[in-house]
Amino acid sequence: MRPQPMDAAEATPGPQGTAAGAGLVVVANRLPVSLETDGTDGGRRWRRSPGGLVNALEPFLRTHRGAWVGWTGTAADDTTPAHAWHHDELLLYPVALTADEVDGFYEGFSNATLWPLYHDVIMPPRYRRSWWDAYVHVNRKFAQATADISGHGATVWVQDYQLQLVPAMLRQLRPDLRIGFFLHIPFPPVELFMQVPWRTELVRGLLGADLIGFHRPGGARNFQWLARRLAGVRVERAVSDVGDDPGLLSVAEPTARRGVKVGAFPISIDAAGLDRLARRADVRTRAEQIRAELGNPRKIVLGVDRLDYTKGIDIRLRALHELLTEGRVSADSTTMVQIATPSRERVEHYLRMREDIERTVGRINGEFGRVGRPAVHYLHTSVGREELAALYRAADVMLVTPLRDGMNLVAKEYVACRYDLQGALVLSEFAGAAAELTSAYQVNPYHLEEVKSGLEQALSVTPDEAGRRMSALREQVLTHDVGHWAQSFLSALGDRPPAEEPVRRTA
Ligand code: GDG
Repeated sequence: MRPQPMDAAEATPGPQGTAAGAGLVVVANRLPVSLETDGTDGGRRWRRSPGGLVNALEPFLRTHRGAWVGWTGTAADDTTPAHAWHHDELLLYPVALTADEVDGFYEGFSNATLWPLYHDVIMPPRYRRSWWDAYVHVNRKFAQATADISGHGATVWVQDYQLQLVPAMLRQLRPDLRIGFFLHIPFPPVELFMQVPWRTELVRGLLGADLIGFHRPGGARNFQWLARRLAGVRVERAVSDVGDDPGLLSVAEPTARRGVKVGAFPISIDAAGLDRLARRADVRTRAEQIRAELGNPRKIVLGVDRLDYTKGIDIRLRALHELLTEGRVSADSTTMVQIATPSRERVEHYLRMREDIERTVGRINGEFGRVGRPAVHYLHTSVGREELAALYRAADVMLVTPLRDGMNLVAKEYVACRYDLQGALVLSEFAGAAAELTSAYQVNPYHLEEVKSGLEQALSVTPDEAGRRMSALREQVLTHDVGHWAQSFLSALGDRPPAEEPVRRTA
C-alpha cells in the first residue's frame, strides 16, 4: 500500500500584513503552517501542518477571522518572515526562534521536561536550569509579540504547555486584554507536579489568565489545589464536573483581587466535516482499494498516532504479537496498519522508542508474515486527510491505547468517519476521550491481557453489537464537536468575573 501525499494547501506570503488591532488572537507554539522543500522543483513553500491543535482550532478561526501568533517550526534564518502575513484568510504572526532557543525551550523544557512530567512520568523528566531560562525567555517573546498584535480589549487565547508563563507576562504588558489559557495535555497529579523546581513560577504564570481550561475536571482540580498551596490564592468555588460551570479562584494582585475561572472543556473535532468527507465517493472507493491492496483480509486493525511514547504503540503491537503467538488471532485473516507520524525526532527518548517499535514490527512480520503479506504494515509517515478518512473507513478495529493522553482526537475521528455504524474502537481508559466514549471497548493499557481481550472482542463483534456501540459513540461525537468546545470556552472567558475588593496592605 502506498500512502498518498500530504495536503498541500500552499500559503503565499501576502503583502506585509499590519497586525495591529486584531480582536481575537490565538497564541500557540506553532503556526498552523510549516516551510517545506518541494520535491519536484526544490522550491520552499508554506504548507498546512498536521496535528491535534491545528486541526482543532482551524475551523473555528476561519469563521471568526482571527490572528495566530506562533513559531514557524524552523530555527530563524532568512526564511522566517519578519511580518504578519495572510494564509487562507488567517493572519499569521511569526515568532522567530534561534537554534539555541529551539534546543532549550522546545526540545528541552517543553518536550523533555514538561511533556513526560505531565504524562505520568512515563519517561523520566529532565530538569535543567538552562532549559528553564530558555523557556522563560521564549515565553516573554511570545507575550511581547501578542501584546504588539492585539487591539485594545482584545480576547487572547493562549494554547498549551509550551506557553504557561505567557498569561502573566501578557497581563503585565497589556492589562486591558481578556486572556484565556487552554492546556491540551493532561494536568498531572499534585505529587508529580511538586517535583518541578519552578513549580510556583508555572502556577503564577497560568494565574495571569482570566480563564484556565483543562480537558478533564480532575486536571482542573489538581491545578486549583496547587494554586492555593503554591500561590496562596483563595478558592471561591470548587471545580464542578461540567465546563459550563467552572470553579473560581481569587488572586491578590498589587492593588486589587481578581477572579480566575478554572474549568474542564473537553476538546473535540470537526465531526460533521469528517462525516461528510468519509461519505464522499472517492474516499469510499479509496477505502475499498486499501482493503484490496492489503489482500482483502477479513479484518483490518488500524493505529494512527504521532510516534510518541505516550501513545502506547508498543503495547498494541505486543498485544497483537501475543494473540498471534497464542493462535487467538490469525495473520491469514487479520492485518494491522500502523501510521506513525514522525515527531520530535531530535529528542533522545523518541529515538529509542522508534527503534523499539520498529524492532517489534520486524519481529512480528518475521514470525507471522508471508511474502507479499506482512502481518503489520508500518508507515513512518504522514498521510493526507482523505487518505486518513479512507483508512478509518477501511478499518474494522481502531486501536487507541495511550498510557496517558489529554484527549486523543484520533478516537473521535474514527467514530465521525463511521457513518455506516460499523467498526469497533478499542480505547485506553487513560485517554481523556474515555470519559465521553463510554461505548468503546475500554482497556487499561498497563494490563496486557485486558488489551488482548479488548482487541479480540472487537475483532469478533457482531454487526448488531457494533452498530449499537457505534450509534452511541456517534451521538456523543456529533453533538459535541470542536465548535461546541471553542464556543463554550470563549463564552466562559467572555463572562469575565468582576474585579473584587482592593487588597488590604499590611505595613
Ligand atoms: C495533543 C494531545 C489532544 C496524525 N497522523 C496524521 C494526522 N494526524 C492527526 C490526527 C489527529 C491529530 O493528528 C493527533 O491528535 P491527538 O489528539 O490524537 O494527539 P496529539 O497530537 O498528541 O495532540 C491530545 C490534542 O492535543 C488536542 O487537544 O487530544 O491528547 O496530546 O487530528 O488525525 N493527520 C493527517 N495525516 C497523518 O498522518 N492528515
